[in-house]
Amino acid sequence: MPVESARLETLTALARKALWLSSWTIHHANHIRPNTDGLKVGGHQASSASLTTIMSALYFHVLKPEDRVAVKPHASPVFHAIQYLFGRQSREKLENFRGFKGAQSYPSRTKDVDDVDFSTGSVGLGVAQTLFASLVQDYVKAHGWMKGRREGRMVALVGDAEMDEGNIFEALAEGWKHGLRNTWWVVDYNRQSLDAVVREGLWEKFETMFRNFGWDVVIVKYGRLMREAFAEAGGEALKRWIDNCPNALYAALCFQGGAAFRKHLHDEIGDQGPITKLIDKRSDEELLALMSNLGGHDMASMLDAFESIDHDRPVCFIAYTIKGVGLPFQGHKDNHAGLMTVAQMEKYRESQGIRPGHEWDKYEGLAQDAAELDAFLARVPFNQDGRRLTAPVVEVPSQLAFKPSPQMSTQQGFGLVLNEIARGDSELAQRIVTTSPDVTVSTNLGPWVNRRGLFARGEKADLFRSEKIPSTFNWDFSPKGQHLELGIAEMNLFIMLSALGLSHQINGERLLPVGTLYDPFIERGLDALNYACYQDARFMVAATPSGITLAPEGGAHQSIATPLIGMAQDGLASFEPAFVDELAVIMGWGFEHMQRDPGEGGSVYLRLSTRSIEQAQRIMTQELVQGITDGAYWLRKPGPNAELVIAYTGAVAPEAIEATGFIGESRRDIGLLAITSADRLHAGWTAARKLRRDRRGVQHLSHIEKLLAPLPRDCGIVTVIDGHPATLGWLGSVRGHRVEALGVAQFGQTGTIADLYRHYGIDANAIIDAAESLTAGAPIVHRKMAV
Ligand SMILES: Cc1ncc(C[n+]2csc(CCOP(=O)(O)OP(=O)(O)O)c2C)c(N)n1
Ligand SMILES: [Mg+2]
Repeated sequence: MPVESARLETLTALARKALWLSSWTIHHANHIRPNTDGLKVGGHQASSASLTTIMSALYFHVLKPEDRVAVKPHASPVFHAIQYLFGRQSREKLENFRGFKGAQSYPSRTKDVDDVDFSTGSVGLGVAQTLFASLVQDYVKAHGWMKGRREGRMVALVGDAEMDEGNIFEALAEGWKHGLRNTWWVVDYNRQSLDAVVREGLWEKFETMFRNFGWDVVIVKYGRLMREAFAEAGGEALKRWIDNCPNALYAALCFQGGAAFRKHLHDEIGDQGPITKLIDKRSDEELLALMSNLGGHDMASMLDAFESIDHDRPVCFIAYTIKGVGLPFQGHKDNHAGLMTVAQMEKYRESQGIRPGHEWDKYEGLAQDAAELDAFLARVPFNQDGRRLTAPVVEVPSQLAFKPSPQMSTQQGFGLVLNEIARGDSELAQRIVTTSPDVTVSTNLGPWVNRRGLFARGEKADLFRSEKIPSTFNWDFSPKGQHLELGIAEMNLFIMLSALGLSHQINGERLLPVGTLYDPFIERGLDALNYACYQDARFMVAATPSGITLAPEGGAHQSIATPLIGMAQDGLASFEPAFVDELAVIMGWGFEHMQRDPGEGGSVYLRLSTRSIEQAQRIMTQELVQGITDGAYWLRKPGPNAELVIAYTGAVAPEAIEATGFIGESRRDIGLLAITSADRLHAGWTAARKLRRDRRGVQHLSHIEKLLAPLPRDCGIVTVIDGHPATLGWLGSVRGHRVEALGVAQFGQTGTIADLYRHYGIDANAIIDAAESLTAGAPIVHRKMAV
């Protein structure tokens, strides 16, 4: 049903106001109270203008409270302006746009105060996030957790050049496999990117692709003025001209204005008859208004397009727009960072009927009655409280069990712990959801999937099972399944984890997502991992196998830098246990950490290995649990006159233990420090120093400071890890001890573990050599002969 005309007028007025406010926000941050060290606020004004009508149609009319939106990063000013009109963004923060504690340059769930559903910034990721969020909503629904809540549409406002990002295509394929629903992508088809005009004909390719993947495609090309003109005599020729006009020329003419359009139209289709008349009965200004009245700038056309959707199939709207529409640099190919001059802004202000000093007044210059606009905005469906939901904490048993064997790898242990959880029917077991990019079996998730099943909206039996063909795995798909199968794309894994890990806030139902992948391929999905952490999604990622310990697989599969990624990635607590009992403690801690409040909790990264090593036989005391989760504990306490400490992480534990045995015969009081999390240790140390600096007199010591405190000043430390040596090299700075940091800094290769540990210098001999170089005294005689 068409929207009644008064409402249409109000919506159009609000869109005009949103454009003004977004422009004024940028102008203010540049000219009135510059807050960015002279760095001009670019990349916003033109991009925002492009989407203003579309976003106004959505936010002020179409969207329902249950819908969730990812806004094109550079449309943040118009997003904040709309939120300001809703009363959810403050003038103070707008005045301080891009400044410290001001409204964020790109919409941020965690840093903005207004109602951001999904953060954006790195183009392409927010788009895919909506797709996965919809799959997660389906998951929640199929598990019977909607509890009467209505299904939301997951909406992405997409820049046309954003479509170049490969992760969008990866997501499209995944969405198709899972029967994607309730997803709307609205493409701001302004045919401009940052540097360039978008390649001619590209969109026809995309359109076919969307349709191939089962999407509806709705093209909104012409606005009302255009459609009316097409109905006039000569209108058809005008339409043909518009349809055939190259992107670059159309953009250039929009920039040049009505006179330039007139000249081109006359030269190319002028007929001294109806067409010429159609053109000439309009002033330059009217002609420009007509020619820039593309669908994406016409409220009625956008509303019609959105309201015409009466199904839950995914829809891609391609809305024709002009970058910078309505502003002096509209259509100019360099306008991405375009700013208006003070004089241009003055002119724009006057044209909007805004008095000096009243620039922030919500309704200044609008014909509508203020009280009515207040009432209108208060009634807007999307502008209701309670859109961000919460969910209670799922209880985690104090100790996670597993079936031990004397020799095990941490990867195996990971499978065993999950298998044990899967056997029961605890709340924890119900809320865990696993996912993996085609490495489910090879990362030991198989037993979990056997017990909990694969997720699909419809039932599908495992054919091998129904045909009675023996297989280790029986993988039925059902709506109750708890494993989401993904194709190989690691980007998809992390965006899926990002979507699953926000379920408590998006769906009001907590999920405890666990993803697995091979450790080196973290780097393939790194931006998506960073994105997930940035918006405070909560998940556990088990990355396995890792390092050169993966010996025969060779250098292409052996990770080196990932421990440093684990340390440097905010929002991600990283662990690399050596023994399975440590891993069980860390996983229990992790499931709790994933549920802590913002600012306290976060996600968890487990760097695991396939190397089977002799397990420590011991009682898990409270002290040990504390050490493991804080990041380190003494496997062998140093004596009072310790000359040397060996500090190791992960799969090289046997080498560290062996070397300790040899060295212990000729060096006094040697200590062996098991480091389960260089990340947590380092973070604790950094935080403690900051606290002491900030509050003089505070005595707080971090865990690593306490551990190293008893060591004599001249004690040496040898660190060893199957990963970059910088991971542990900092230990010497804690109390000024000398350090030899062993690790892997060059690409790996094929070989046996012994070959590679020897070659890269992380075997027992290398540890002994390093120990010798750090300590005085006789050569270490019990040195193991190289094999
Ligand atoms: C991953 C990533 N690469 C590069 C950028 C820098 N960047 C921001 S916007 C943009 C061009 C966007 O063009 P388009 O999507 O068409 O949006 P428009 O400005 O035309 O609305 C680029 C290259 C980014 N934000 N993220
Ligand atoms: Mg563009």
